[in-house]
Amino acid sequence: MKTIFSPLHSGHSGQMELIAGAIVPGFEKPSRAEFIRARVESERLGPILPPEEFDLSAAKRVHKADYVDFLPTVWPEWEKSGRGGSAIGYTWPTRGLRGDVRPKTIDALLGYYSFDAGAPFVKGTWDAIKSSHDVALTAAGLVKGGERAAFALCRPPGHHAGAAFMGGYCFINNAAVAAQWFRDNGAKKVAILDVDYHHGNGTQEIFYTRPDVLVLNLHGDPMTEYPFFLGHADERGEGEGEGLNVNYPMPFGTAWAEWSASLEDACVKLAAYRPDIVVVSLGVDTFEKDPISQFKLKTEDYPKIGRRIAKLGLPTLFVMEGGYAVEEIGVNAVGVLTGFEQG
Ligand code: SP5
Ligand code: ZN
Repeated sequence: MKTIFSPLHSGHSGQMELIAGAIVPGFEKPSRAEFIRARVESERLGPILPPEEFDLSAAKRVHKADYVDFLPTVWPEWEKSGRGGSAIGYTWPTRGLRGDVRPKTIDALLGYYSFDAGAPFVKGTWDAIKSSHDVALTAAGLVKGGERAAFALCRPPGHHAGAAFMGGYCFINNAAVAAQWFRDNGAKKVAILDVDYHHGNGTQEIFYTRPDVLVLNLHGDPMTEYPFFLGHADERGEGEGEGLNVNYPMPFGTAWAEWSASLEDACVKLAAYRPDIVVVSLGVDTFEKDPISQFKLKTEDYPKIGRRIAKLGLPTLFVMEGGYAVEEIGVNAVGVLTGFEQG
């Protein structure tokens, strides 16, 4: 299959992150995408192509327009106020505060448009966000054009980004934008299968009341794992979307036997929905050696994920999400894709 990749991701570099009480270099770093790209090459998965440029109209179909328009202003505003480092908010409108009044300064706006401090901006961040969005839509175009599958090697990732907020290394929800783009370009129904270790809270929020997009999420139980405040099994969609959001929270230590049982159930539900397209939010932070995660999948398990998805027999867009065991994420992510191609 073809891979879409942009070198502009690398300008989103040198971010800081607060983990366990310490400011540390960000785990979501450029070498992640480079290891994956290198593995796509060495495994001869197929050609690696640059993205085409898209305007932001598709993004504004799933995100609030004011949020999307805010993103390119962040770094210029941050610099104007004399700061360096990483632009991160530090005050969020949680329960009991006014989330309905848009404030005016950059610090306030960063809080207003975030749910955590996990989506820092540096100078090259907007160009990376935009390129990641273009990568997803370009790969979506290949699938719409008749390819069985395509790989959007997105960085930064997207699935924590909601209609009007960033967080968890995510800014624009690439998988959600692609799913909506498929809907707007002829697909009647789309299914999103999110296998990242963390719950895709942004994707769930965006499609929660929608009958035309099924969202299935396999992840660490939010009672004990980030993002903590969404991703429980009783969140089943609302209104016309009732029953079309399915969560599989799993405990720390989950290995292939239990994880694959959730995948199997999700694939059965997915097939019953009869979508025209599958969008896979492909995180490989389920890996046993991932530095910030607690599942126990092994390298040999990733091709099995791809084979199971291939058995659905549907046009499939793979969108890269998380995975932080830098040495191995290329092997594991491309393992899913080669497993798919053999399946
Ligand atoms: C796209 C994606 O995978 N985003 C993940 C964001 C996770 N941010 C919170 C990280 C908290 C890690 N705590 C781990 C403790 C390690 N000892
Ligand atoms: Zn993740």
